[in-house]
Amino acid sequence: MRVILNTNYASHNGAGEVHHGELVPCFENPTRIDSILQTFKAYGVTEYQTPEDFGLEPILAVHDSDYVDFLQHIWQEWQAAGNTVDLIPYIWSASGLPANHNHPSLNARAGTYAFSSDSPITAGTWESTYWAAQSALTALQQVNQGQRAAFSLSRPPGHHAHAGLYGGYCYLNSTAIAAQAALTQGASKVCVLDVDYHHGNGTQDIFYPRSDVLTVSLHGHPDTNFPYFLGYDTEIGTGDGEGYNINIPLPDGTAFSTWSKQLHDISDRIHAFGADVLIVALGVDTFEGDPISKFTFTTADYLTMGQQIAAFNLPTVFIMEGGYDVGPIGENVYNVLAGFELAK
Ligand code: Q9C
Ligand code: ZN
Repeated sequence: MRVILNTNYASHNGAGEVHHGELVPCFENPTRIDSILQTFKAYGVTEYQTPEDFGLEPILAVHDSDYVDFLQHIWQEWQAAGNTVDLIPYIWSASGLPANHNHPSLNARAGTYAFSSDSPITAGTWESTYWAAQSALTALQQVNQGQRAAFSLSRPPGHHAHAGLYGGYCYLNSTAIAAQAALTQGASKVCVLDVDYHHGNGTQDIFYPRSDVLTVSLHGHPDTNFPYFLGYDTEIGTGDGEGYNINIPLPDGTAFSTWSKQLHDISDRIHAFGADVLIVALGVDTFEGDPISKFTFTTADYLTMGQQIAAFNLPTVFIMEGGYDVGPIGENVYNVLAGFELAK
């Protein structure tokens, strides 16, 4: 399988986040990809494609232009104002405070575009997230050119980012950008299958009123898991999009067998939708050792997951999302891709 590597994966490098009231190093950090590269090398994967630059247009087909402008320029402004450390919002315009996307205070502006405090803006955030999106678009290009599948190996992840909001370690939504680009480039229907531990709230929200993208997410139940406010199974889409969003929230402690059965139970609906392309938001934070998640998948389970995804029998773009147990992350990701290829 072609693997596209976001060569700017390490530029975004946050110093820390608050976890259960304690300041800890960012879970989402460059060592995740370092580790995957090391493991892939041991498995004989040594060839990586460099992302092509498709520019801002496919990004602006998904995200608000003021938001993209904010992401692109905020660090320079933050730095020009004399700051040397990461920008982490601490005041939000939610809950009735008046939103102001042009607020003169950068703290207030960040708190207008962010929905959570876990996603620092750093010197290289724009570079990393821009090239993560381009990497996803390059993986799509490979599939459009006839590859059965391609994998975008990148960070930061994207599936929590809305059209105009960042959070959950996500800035630009590469998965949504690739899904929209597939349509722009001629597909009539796209299915996004989000297997990350967390609900893909950004992707859901972006395509919520639309019937040309079927968004499916299996995830930790929002009663007890990030992003808490979205991810319930009552969220089915709106207007034309009604019936084109499927949420499968699962309790803490869920094992792969249950997850797999749940995916099997809705596979008829995915087949009936008739997608031209499948985009997989590939997080492996469902792993039993993940430090921020509560499912119990084993490394071997990911082979089965890959086989199950292959059974949809669609051209498939895999896009790296979460996964924070840095030691085994590469094996888990490799197994999904290997399972997929074995099944062909
Ligand atoms: N320390 C992805 O897996 N949790 N994002 C913050 C506070 C946010 C995970 C908890 C989890 C987001 C792409
Ligand atoms: Zn996740």
